[in-house]
Amino acid sequence: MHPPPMARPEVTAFIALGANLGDAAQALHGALNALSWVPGVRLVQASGLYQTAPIDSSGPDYVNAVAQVATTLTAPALLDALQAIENAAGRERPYRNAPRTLDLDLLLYGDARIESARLTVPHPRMWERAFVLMPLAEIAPELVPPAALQAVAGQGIEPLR
Ligand code: PH2
Ligand code: MG
Ligand code: MG
Repeated sequence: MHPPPMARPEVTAFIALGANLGDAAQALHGALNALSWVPGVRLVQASGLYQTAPIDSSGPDYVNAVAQVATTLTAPALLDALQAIENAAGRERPYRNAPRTLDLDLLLYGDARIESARLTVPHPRMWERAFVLMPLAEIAPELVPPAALQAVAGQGIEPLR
């Protein structure tokens, strides 16, 4: 007989959501729903949606948001789940920062620092981007010092509707 597998403790993770092709708001709602159904992922809260100007990217304005999850998945397994949801939303990758139907980026995984070929956590560019920091500050203000928000204050972003 095998002993039951050891339960992994839940880790708090933050995920950035973005889209700028098709019905981007619908894509983000669908992604939040899909996330909540991933075994080992519990959706804790999500920010509102924001309309944002493309940064180092082209095409229409983006819709962005940030979600907080509690997960028993490892970071690579969580990344697999995020990529499966992107692919199901028709994500294509013709070139770096191409317009996209759905982008799900792992921002923070507990207090882990990860540098692998697939994954860098904390997300290396998160502190340069208002489209990440404003929704993150909405749901986890303790993680975003005022000076960090000040540093991205010039970027185009407004709450959707
Ligand atoms: N994502 C990028 C590049 N530029 N700009 C905005 N406004 N929103 C994004 O989600 C975004 C971007 C690469 O993932
Ligand atoms: Mg991204
Ligand atoms: Mg991405």
